[in-house]
Amino acid sequence: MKNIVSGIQPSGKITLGNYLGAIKNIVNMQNEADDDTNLFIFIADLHAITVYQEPAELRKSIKSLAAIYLACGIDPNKTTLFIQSEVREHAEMSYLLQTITYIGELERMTQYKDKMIKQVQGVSSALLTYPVLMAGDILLYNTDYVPVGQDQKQHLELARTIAERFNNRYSETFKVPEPIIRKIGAKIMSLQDPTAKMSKSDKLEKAVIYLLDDEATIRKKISSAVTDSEASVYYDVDKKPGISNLLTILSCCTNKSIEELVEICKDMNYGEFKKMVADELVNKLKPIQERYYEILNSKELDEILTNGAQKASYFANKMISKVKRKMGIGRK
Ligand code: ATP
Ligand code: LTN
Repeated sequence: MKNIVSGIQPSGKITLGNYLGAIKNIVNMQNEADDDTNLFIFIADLHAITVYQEPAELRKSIKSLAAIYLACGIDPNKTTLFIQSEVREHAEMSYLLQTITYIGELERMTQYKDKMIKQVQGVSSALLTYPVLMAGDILLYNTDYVPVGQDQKQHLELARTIAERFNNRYSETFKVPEPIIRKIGAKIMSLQDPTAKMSKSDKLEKAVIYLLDDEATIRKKISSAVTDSEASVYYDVDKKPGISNLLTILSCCTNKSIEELVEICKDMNYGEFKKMVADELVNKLKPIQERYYEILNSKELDEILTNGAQKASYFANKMISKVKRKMGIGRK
């Protein structure tokens, strides 16, 4: 039996980076999975509140992310889709694993360091322990594979360390999970600063393509994307980060390789090239957006999430009981 686990935080509007780096990967794995594979995909609302979220907005984002997962191709008959906070074992497992995680390990995490400097109201202790919650999410389901974008690699390494440490200190309990990171699309860059990651929490709206952006907005954002003054289309991340990022987006939308696309686009001027990127992106996102609006207000969505939480709880509860027993807490 193989288990696959992944989550996304409902901490804002879902971006093209989230889709190409994570969701597309998850959907592909789901569609290729055999009967012996279990997929657990969740909305990481406990992770989102490690920085302040306006409650009414958060509630909306949770439902919206659930509908986005389904619109992108998550099939509830094949995948257990649920909201993290509705499976209590996630918070419980996080505490148990904190007992074997060192503060120094958490202080070294680059995402913590990046997010910490942006805090105006003080840094919550949950922002520091965030990777332990994530390790818990993964280890609860005896996970083999974790499809994520490049930025989560360090958190995955820590989850592996925690699993190995637990196995050594108590006895063999967890599988040691492996990240699955796509070669192309694992790090989509900001359209305004192509040396920085495209991120949900970017304050500059035109730097980010949101999955639900309308056609006119997508075209405007692509046409104002930062490039360079060379006027020649080829792939070189160091010399041409903007054009390379657009080539990556084009490759992910068309399923053509970068080499093939460079051959097709090499004589285009930047205006023509950007138009092609925008056309393909609109083609890719339109059907997803149509499905999204159908699903969002359907009764089915609630049923899927209720069933998902029930099924996930069953597995999570078994693992928590085992972990507590091994640690010697409780009565048996
Ligand atoms: P935030 O800005 O709130 O930290 P985020 O946009 O980084 O959010 P997450 O919820 O942290 O999004 O990430 C969800 C998934 O999307 C993760 O697997 C992450 O690796 C992936 N991901 C996020 N941004 C990108 C990106 N620019 N390119 C590729 N994958 C990405
Ligand atoms: N921290 C991740 C989201 C996340 C996750 C997980 C991903 C929370 N728990 C478990 C994979 C497996 C992020 O992308 N920011």
